[in-house]
Amino acid sequence: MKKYILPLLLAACTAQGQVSGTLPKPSARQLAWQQLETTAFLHFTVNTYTDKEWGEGDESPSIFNPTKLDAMQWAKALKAGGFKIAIITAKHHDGFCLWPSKYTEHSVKNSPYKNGKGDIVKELSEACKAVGIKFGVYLSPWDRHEKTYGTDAYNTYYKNQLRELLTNYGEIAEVWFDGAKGENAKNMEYDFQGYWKMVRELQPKAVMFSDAGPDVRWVGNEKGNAGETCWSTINNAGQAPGKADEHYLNTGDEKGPDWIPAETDVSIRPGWFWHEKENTKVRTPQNLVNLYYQSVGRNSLLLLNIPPNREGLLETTDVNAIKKFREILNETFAHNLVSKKHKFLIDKKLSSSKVIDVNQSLILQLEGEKEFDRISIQENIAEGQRIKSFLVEYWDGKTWQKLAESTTVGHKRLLRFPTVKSTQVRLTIKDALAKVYLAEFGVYKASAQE
Ligand code: FUL
Repeated sequence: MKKYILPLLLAACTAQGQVSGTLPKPSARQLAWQQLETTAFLHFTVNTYTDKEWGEGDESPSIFNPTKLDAMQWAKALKAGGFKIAIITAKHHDGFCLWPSKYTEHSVKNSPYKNGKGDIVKELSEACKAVGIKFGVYLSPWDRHEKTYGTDAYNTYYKNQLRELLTNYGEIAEVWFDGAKGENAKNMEYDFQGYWKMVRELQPKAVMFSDAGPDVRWVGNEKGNAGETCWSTINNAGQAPGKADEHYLNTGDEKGPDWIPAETDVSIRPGWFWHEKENTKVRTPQNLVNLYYQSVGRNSLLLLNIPPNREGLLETTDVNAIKKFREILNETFAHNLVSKKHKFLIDKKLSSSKVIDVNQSLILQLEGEKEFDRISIQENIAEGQRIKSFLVEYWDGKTWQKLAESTTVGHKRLLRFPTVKSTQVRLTIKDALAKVYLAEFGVYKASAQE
């Protein structure tokens, strides 16, 4: 083996945080969130019964009647799919509340569901706890039902509802402040600063999503595509709270200075809500795996929506698709072919890293001669995101052959390429903001089912 180690090989050392302190870095809550990788949305409201995507706000609560609702079925399915947070549309744009809010009559309390005694937010929060996943809420700022919308009184209404959600349902991992608003909607200046302050006070561990933070940003599309280049930093100077400079959403901005990583929200079906006609258009497990590579594999999170149907159940097709999705990923990433001697790079601990300089290369020995077609690279982002461009090659017995050349890495970068057979691969950092903290390096042979 040794004869292949070129002079360029870096004498890498174990990193304990001794370089550049000036780069933007994630907060503890952002760091913990990024490591969850796959999270889930559940879109459910009166739209499920009217076959719409955006409700009008004038729907009668009497149409909301999920006769077989089983939050444990949702939670178990999400757990089997490997999703770490379940985020429910507690209130979508139509204003109908899935919990019996004290501040409106437009809720489950006036629906046939459990004769008005139901509380779907509660049922799901308890089911998540029972199966061991986290819980999050989506509370739409745009409200087409509430009469005060368009006046400052609406901010009070919104905060009253937010407080109910933040105080009555245990720990909340993520709060979603959707930026959508119809063209003909009344003018309304949301008190985002006030909303965010309340979340920090009542649920300090929760991350908050809006188009641009404060913790998590939108990826800029709903197709499941993070940028090939994807920085966790953006420059949001001069933007109003909750608003984004759209130019940065998909790719971020290496110059920062704001650490606001991208979340990739996408639905398992064409729509966000369940529609019978879309029962035949559910993404396949392979399609979902592709989304994983395009989101998690590009330094983002995958937030996948799986909408309950009119009975209040997830469809078997959807449940099977997410289960299989996870089985395929587990199979692909079960066995890292990198030799055990690179212990800091295969220990699954992001805090133990190797420090690499720009233009230095690192040769990774494999466990022998192996066939592989996937590579996973991770930076220890606790130290910030640093890699600007890199090259990966494999040794073909005579010379180094290029496998992939690309830009950012961040929390995770996944590379796919046709199968090659080799004893070693070489990573070269072509450009970086500062010394690189390489946390993990994985070489894999994809599941035949991908
Ligand atoms: C959008 C909304 O308008 C959609 O209905 C959905 O909730 C999606 C996640 O966000 O802005």
